[in-house]
Amino acid sequence: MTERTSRQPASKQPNCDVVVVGAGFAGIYALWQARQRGLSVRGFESAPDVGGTWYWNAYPGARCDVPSYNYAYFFDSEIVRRWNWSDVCAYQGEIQRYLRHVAERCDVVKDIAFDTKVSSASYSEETALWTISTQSTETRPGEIVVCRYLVLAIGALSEPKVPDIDGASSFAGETYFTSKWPKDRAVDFTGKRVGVIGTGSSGVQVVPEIAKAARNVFVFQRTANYVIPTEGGPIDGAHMSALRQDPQAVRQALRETYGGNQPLGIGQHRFGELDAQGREDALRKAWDGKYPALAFRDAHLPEANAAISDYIRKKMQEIVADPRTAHHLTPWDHPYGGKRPCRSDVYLQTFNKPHVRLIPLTETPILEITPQGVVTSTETIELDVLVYATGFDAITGSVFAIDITGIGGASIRDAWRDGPRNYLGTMVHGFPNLFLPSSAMSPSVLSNMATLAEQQIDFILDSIVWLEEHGRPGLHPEPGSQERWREETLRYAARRPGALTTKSWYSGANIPGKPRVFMVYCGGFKKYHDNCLTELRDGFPSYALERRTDHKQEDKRQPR
Ligand code: NA7
Repeated sequence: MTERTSRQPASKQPNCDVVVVGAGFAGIYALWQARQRGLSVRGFESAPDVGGTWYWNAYPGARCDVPSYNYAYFFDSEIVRRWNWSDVCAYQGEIQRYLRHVAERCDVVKDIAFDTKVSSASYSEETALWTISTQSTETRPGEIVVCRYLVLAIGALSEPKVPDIDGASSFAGETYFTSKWPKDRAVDFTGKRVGVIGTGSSGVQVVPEIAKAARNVFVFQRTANYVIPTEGGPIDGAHMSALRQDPQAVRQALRETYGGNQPLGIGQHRFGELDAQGREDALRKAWDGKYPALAFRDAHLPEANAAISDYIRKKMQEIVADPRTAHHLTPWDHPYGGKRPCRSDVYLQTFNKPHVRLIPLTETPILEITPQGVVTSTETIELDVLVYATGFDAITGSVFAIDITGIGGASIRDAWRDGPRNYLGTMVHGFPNLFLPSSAMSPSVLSNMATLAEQQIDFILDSIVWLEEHGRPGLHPEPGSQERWREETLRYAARRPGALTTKSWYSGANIPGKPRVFMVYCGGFKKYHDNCLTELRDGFPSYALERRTDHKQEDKRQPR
């Protein structure tokens, strides 16, 4: 633990206590929580409405891949009791309506400046304040806001990957991105020749919808993904009634699980305890239960994971009629979980339709895009519409999109040049009072992001209240704490089959030139939560505390 001294000139006063950037799950809750704690707030959101990633990813078929009754807020039992999900896995429009409903109920909409992009954030050691600048537009000048605490609830998947294919801008037909789908009109694919580039979750969800109307669909696949069934369908009324009886108990129970999702009671046995028939039965039960990765209690072991991967490959091939297409749609090159698995009950089936064709880019790579369409190594495919489902500059992209400078004017882009470094996935050394929910080295995309949003915002606001109560102007982690956390994150990643060997956006491999670092904490939600609680309970022993000259305070914390 170190102490730094900051002077506090009376001239520079903050405009508010907390600025929250982003109005998705984390941002909405952060605004509400901050106001509950008696803090003044301002919110900024680049979209015209709340929703975050659920605002932008409005492509047909976009839906949640964990049960919506878990992928939801629990802080307010009345929300749980009143909101009726129409499907176990709700679609984008319903999730966005839900977030709007919560934002209105919490009365935070009035706090948010919409259509407003934050362009920079700089910390002053003199004042221990953050200065936020928003981008000016044709109709509105940029704004400058000074605050004490900055919460960047900007999401892990919000900075779309820029197309890196020669000639992409020359295409003469209609072009769409799943990550920025038009909101003002329905895109009409009727009778059109449509190309879809990318077969991650977005591609897998959008292709069957496009195929309903298009004349031809060409699916350009670079890497085959595991595709498992969804949990979608009608909600079990008895389950919902039980959940509504005690939402706070469910909230607590979710935090006790590995992924912030519900315990399912499958995977009772270890792989080594079962004979061949027992393994087959366990795999079938887990597949039928829609969680094939939970077939065994020790599913993370390489031999168990290999059995799970083989089982899913077999099931996928059973669905696709044409053996060559089935072969190409099967992920042979990485173990299950190495990349984010996709969920769909209709994607693989879509390739049995005569007007849908898979173009495996491993065999016939794209050479360029021309005004007419896509040129591969063997043919020119003429298109009327091109849909990019090419993903995101995940986790760090949204952070780098803002020019963030901390102590001594140091830029976060420099601090993270070799990959992100932080402590407990939320705070960065040298950037006091900057909080980054859903960011690197947290359970983020390997957990239920709604559960995580509530947990992290609770931790962040508890930290802020602690600072207020102890009269401390600032907090940021010690460099050693960051290193420890990074090592722990990588140690857990090494145990996860394929995590360190598969090319995935989890480790930045989808963006040319991005440092290859596994960016998700996979020690489990409960362990993560326990770490946060320990810091709070012990008075932040892994952090450096800023100290005011005008306060004669003693640090009563015990050194580590
Ligand atoms: P993903 O999962 O990153 O998928 C992007 C897809 O686009 C993936 O199949 C990529 O192939 C492919 N891609 C990217 N660039 C190219 C180029 N240049 N040529 C061909 N193919 C390309 O993004 P999604 O939007 O589907 O899903 C993101 C998350 O959102 C998802 O996991 C859910 O959590 C919600 P690659 O695999 O890199 O070879």
